[in-house]
Amino acid sequence: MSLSRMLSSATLLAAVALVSVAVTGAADAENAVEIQLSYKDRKFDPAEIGAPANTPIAIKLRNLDAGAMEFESKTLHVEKVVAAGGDATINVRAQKPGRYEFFDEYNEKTARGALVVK
Ligand SMILES: [Cu+2]
Repeated sequence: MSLSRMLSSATLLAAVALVSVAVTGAADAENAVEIQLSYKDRKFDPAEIGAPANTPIAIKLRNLDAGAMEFESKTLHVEKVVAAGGDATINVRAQKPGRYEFFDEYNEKTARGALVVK
């Protein structure tokens, strides 16, 4: 196979791989368990949320404060800025049982919480 042909099949393979990741992501989001979470006075309410193991999770976050916040979790590998008064969905992959801490990166001292997966 010529180099240019090899390159174009590699590009095609990469494109196919990207499409299948996107499709899997969408299917996961549809089967996700939804958890409501509020952010108020620079704190999460409730501070602890729960979800079943091995199930994709959609955290429906509502920021009731007058400033933006940034939901972040190192163990869940998510990070999302939510505007003042705004809503966001944080999609989390299926997780093994455990405690996964999260925080607001703009107010790390007060705004801490955990997702407990059982
Ligand atoms: Cu961040």
